[in-house]
Amino acid sequence: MVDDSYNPHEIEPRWQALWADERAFSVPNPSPGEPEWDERSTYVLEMLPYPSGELHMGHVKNYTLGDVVAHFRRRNGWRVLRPMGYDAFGLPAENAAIKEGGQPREITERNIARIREQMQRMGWAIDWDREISTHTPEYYRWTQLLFLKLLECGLAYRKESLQNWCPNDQTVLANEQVVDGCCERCGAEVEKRSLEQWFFRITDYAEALLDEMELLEHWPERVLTMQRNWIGRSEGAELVFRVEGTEIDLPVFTTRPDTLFGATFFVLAPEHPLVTELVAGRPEEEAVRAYVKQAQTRSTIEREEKAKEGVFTGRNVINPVNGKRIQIWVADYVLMEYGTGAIMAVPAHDERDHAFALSHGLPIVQVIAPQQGEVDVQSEAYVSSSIDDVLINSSEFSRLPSPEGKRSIINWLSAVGLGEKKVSYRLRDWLISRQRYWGCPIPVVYCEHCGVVPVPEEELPVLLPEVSDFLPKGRSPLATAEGWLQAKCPSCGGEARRETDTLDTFVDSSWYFIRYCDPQNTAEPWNREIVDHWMPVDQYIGGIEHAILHLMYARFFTKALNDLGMVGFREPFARLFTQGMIHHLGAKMSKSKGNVVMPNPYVERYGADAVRLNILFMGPADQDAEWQDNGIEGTSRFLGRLWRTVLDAAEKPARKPKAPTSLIRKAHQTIAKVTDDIDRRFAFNTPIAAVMELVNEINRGPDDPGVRFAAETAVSLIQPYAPHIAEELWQRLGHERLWCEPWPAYDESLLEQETFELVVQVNGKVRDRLLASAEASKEELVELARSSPRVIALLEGRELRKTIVVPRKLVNLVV
Ligand code: ANZ
Ligand code: ZN
Repeated sequence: MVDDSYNPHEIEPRWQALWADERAFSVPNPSPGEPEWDERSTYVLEMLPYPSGELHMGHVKNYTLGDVVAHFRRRNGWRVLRPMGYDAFGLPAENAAIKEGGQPREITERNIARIREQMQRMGWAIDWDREISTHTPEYYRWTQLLFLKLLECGLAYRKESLQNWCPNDQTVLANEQVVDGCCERCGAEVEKRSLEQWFFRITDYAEALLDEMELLEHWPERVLTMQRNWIGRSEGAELVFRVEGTEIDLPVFTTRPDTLFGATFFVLAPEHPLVTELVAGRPEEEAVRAYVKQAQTRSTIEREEKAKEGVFTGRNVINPVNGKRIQIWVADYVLMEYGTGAIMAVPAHDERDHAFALSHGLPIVQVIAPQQGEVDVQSEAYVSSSIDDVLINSSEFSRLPSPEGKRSIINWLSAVGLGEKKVSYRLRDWLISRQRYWGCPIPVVYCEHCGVVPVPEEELPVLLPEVSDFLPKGRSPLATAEGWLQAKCPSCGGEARRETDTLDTFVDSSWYFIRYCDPQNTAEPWNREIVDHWMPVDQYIGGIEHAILHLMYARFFTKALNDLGMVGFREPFARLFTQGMIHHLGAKMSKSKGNVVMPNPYVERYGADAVRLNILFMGPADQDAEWQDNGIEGTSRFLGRLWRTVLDAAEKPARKPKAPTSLIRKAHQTIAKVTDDIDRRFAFNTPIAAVMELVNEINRGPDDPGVRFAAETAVSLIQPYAPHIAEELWQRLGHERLWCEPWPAYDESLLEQETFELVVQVNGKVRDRLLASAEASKEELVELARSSPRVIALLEGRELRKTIVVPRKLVNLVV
């Protein structure tokens, strides 16, 4: 007797080889006018990996999710673009080269080769003809071209400014890469240095980045909120205070113009350009200079901790609204990067101003009062600003409600030409230059006569030279590439030096999704018609850790490219899904904790299908989950059970019974459930449970005449998750190429009795529609409604007050 037990190690490589031979998942670009051009097409994308080592279980989750969506859509009649590539530049490869020797390029390419092998071994349905890597000249040539386009229209510029400097990595960091005052990568405390750097003018797009969030209907609310906070829009006023006895006007930004009468002192950031001038030749000069110097060497953390420190300049400004003189101080709780770098301090109504006033004996004057009750602003700031508050001690503005006070004071300021309404953003311009080797060279030269001159497009790419010393010494290692450094000025033909800084790797990943659409184009970065055909990405999948940086930058790039007429859309990712993280041993996986779980040992033991199935069976995909070895034991056993069940059923006659049997009904219900879960609810664990249930049902009734149909259904539905075993069993059932088969359809009439669409409301507003069993009790319906991710999000932190259930129709949750 032949051994016919389930053996993934025999099945999986066989199918993988076949898919590779047939380029089963390659989707060539149709030309406009060809029939394929008009077919339904969709773009499914997962964030590309960073090849710093091998793939771990977090990647496995990400790419398996994408795989299920891609298979599902393809079998539902879509042409599916599903590419893959590598975000290959960046510090880890360079640091590895410093530590272990060798070139970052070799290290990176070795890692890529391993990752590609892992991906193939997982059986992911990738269009390998579109593979790209950001470190290849074929790719970065176009990154350089895009940089030049942004330079040409003024969106890229160079400027000297105070920068975040990581003393350990010896490079500048974007604001976004500083977390709690420390370097996001290495954790070293970040310092400030004045340096000349390249920027992208993302602040020009602050308003658009906010407003066009309206186009992002299918993004998680959490991500939108994070982006909104990062952009940080504040409405208020800008007004000027004149320095007493001079013609110098100092503008301030305030969100509380209604508190203008309560401004009892004035504060400049230590880096404010007028500080030196104001104290020149005065008795306070020495103390102020010493303070400024000290403030500069302090990290952001220290500055925030010591918020109460500061020095008096000996000068005063005049409050424009009442002519009162108030002292000018220098204190580092005022940041040069926000607003105007100067504030009017209102200690009665701002906490930090209050603390500062107390420690320096400055006056506190209340100008806002609650409609009822008393507050004591001498002991604590009263920071509220509601419609119920009124202005006091504010001359003719007294007794106005606070919002009206704001408007009236702004109007008065505008009338006398001393201020106006103003919107401020927290968002800073994006710092894109890095003094490191392993990145895309910035394509400009410096000429003594002509200044900064862009390298002509025909001369791209400016190739990254090979150097031998990557050790950071405060300037880019590219400065050591002697021969490469010398260039001819494209403008006057004289001697010029190349730019030695490289681009932040986030620039590389801000447009890769466009290049995938037309990856082999050697004449231009992409053909717009083709890109507009595929883009925007219909479903983007990735980690929540990219909620701010990558997604913000990619959105900015897309808008800029749209304004340049290079693409026909405003947003790159129509729908976003952020997956939860895989934890192990109770903690988030990290190299330093030594708890990273790699797929390889599990694939070797249980096969890729079991690993794929298990990673999605662990719980709702948007939630964090703990990797457990006994979980995969379980899923692997299920695959064995599926194998035997289907082989047994394959012995049964293929003829379908005339009347629907209970197994046939169950099969149709399972199709309906799995389809609805994947398609609309984006739930990936529950379909697995549904197929498991179907398999159990088959085993309970092996003599039901519908057994063969039920078995085929189980195989067909599990295919996106476990494609190898599914193909093998499909063949044993006498068919071929399940991956090209249409997704099974269900017969409504077989569900009618059994299921209905449950409308789920929260406070009377429809929030979800779920497939529910007609037999479900009221309690079960409420349970079901409360399990909807949308409802969970809405109920979070709120108390459920009442539930209304209309049988076979709706559940309304009142909070
Ligand atoms: C007077 C005032 C009175 C303020 C009051 C607040 C409360 P958001 O909301 O974050 O935009 N501010 C302005 N520029 C600053 C800077 N460069 N560094 C530190 N603080 C700065 O904050 C705006 C408020 O933060 C502004 O409104 C200003 O203080 C302060 F009862 O002006 B306010
Ligand atoms: Zn020149």
